[in-house]
Amino acid sequence: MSDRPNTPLLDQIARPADLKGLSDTQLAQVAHELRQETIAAVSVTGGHLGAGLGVVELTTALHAVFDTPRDKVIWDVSHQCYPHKILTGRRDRIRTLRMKDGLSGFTKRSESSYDPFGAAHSSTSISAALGFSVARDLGGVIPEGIGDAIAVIGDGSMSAGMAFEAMNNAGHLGKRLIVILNDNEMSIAPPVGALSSYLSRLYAGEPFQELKAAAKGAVSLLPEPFREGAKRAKDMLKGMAVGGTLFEALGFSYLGPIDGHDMDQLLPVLRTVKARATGPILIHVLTKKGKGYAPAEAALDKGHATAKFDMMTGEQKKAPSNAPSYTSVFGNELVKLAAKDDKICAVTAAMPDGTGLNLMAERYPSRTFDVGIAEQHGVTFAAALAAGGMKPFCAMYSTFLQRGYDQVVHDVAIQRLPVRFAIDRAGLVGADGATHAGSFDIGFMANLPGMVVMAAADEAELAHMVATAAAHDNGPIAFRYPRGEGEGVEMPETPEVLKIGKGRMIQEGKRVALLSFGTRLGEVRKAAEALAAKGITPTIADARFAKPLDRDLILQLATVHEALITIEEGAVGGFGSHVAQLLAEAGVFDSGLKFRSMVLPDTFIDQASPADMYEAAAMNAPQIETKVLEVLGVATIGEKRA
Ligand SMILES: Cc1ncc(C[n+]2csc(CCOP(=O)(O)OP(=O)(O)O)c2C)c(N)n1
Repeated sequence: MSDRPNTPLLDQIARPADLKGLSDTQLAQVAHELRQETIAAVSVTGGHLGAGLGVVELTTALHAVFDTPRDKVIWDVSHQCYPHKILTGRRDRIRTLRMKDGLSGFTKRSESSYDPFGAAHSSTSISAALGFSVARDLGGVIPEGIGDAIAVIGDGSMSAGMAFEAMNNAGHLGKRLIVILNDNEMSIAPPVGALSSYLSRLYAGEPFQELKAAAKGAVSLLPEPFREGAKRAKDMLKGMAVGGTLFEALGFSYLGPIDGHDMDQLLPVLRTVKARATGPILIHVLTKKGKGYAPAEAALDKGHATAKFDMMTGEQKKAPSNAPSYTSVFGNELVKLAAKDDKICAVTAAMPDGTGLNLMAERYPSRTFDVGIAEQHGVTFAAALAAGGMKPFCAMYSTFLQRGYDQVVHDVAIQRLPVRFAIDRAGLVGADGATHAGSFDIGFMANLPGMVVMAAADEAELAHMVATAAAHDNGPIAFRYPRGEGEGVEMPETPEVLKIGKGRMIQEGKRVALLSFGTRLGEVRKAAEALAAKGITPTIADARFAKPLDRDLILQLATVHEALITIEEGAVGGFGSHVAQLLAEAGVFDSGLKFRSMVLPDTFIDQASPADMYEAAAMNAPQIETKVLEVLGVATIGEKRA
């Protein structure tokens, strides 16, 4: 396999319209070539491989049958959209996926009219497709026009509440709407829950595969070719589950299950649905995640997300790490605490490996809960675990915790329940871009009465914070830490329980104080070294807490320095705003303190390496240095001289 596979037919497809003249056999060939091109591209970019490989036939068939971009194909999560990007005019940039200035790894409205709706968080596609259907019927006008709306949603994503809320509404409205359930029996980890078992039963056993059931219901939707007696169609009819499915109870016609890798099933079914559907219809398509690339098929996560890799062997090219990841530090510390305290338990929403809770699940399976892609439920479930006398750690990525925010407010904070929020992937995350950035949690957690909010400056601090959270029983507490590996600091043998609301001094200096919250501390130290060469020795402090603030420390810093600068890996409205509020109320500004707050800019930053993203955010060491020089008036003098 070369990095540029031989793809004679795919080479002729500049846009989906070019698929229209092809025979079914040729379309199958396009799908084959599309798979090779997807593998080749991801081998040089890294990214989501398995999901895309599972849908190359479906992608080809959808674009061949429907008229995109007039018809709206809406990919749920949209991590499976690489083949779609290749077919929709972006093949020339496919080897820039997830890179700075390159293609996004997800669908993005600003990138292409073939991406009618952006995504990256799961389970939004049915709501979005329904919105397009209704906009169409109400006469909404957009440049490409609005035809059919087709949501493609995985079995993992179908387990989330939003998907059901949308189906419930769609079934009620009765508009023509197509939902394709892409069932590969995988989420990132194996899917969990009753829905997953239900879907398996839909095609594995009684009563759904019984032909007699095909007599009613969606039979009216069955394609002419089926009735005309094509043998294959007849076989399909035998496998067709009709009547009595959950989806039909929700008001959808149900068609399937069909083999999503067989173009001879996909094409006629999609053509028929296009020709005849009147109301909402769900097509149940069975696929294999990682299909057609042996290393992905063999991987535990079916190649869900991969680094760059060697195409021959599938071996991933990962940079050697010098320090443990924050995620693994969290996972290990939690397991240690759980060994001593049988009330400690843990909740993840479909991310056992990503949050490090796989370690807890291995040791204490009965105290570890993967609730599926269901952050809202996960938070409320954790709240009641706490109400029931347990010590739940609710481990979620900052970006996904957003989905459970009302539950954080209403079920946890108002009831002052001691849920421990372990907020992973805080700050900018790199290749996944703006949709995955953990920018807002400081703001949305620290504004809640009674919530304790900590950020770890390094991996040893994280260990202390896990211990602190475990010991904190009289209300909710959150600690945030970034993606990636730690600073390489020595780990404490026995982590300390920190005093709530107390920061720590790192270095005593003069004129300017740098007050850091979280892992920008490393950059602050670097900036301080550079400043030392210029004769400026800043004071450095690590706030540790955004809520409650260390008033004494902050007011002391404000009193003995000419300038105070806060820095955090979060959006405006977080730690710096709380400090500003404190200083304002304490009257510190009345006597002329120079105050600056370094926060993420008020934009959504596109994907790049985390370092590049922080460069774009002007939050790396050189920019901290510049900020100090500016506030002290030193830069201005330098500029004037120059
Ligand atoms: C709200 C939310 N929570 C968690 C995730 C992380 N996540 C990305 S893909 C994925 C699994 C999706 O499974 P499925 O829908 O079955 O698609 P597949 O990858 O199997 O094609 C998860 C949990 C997410 N994108 N959005």
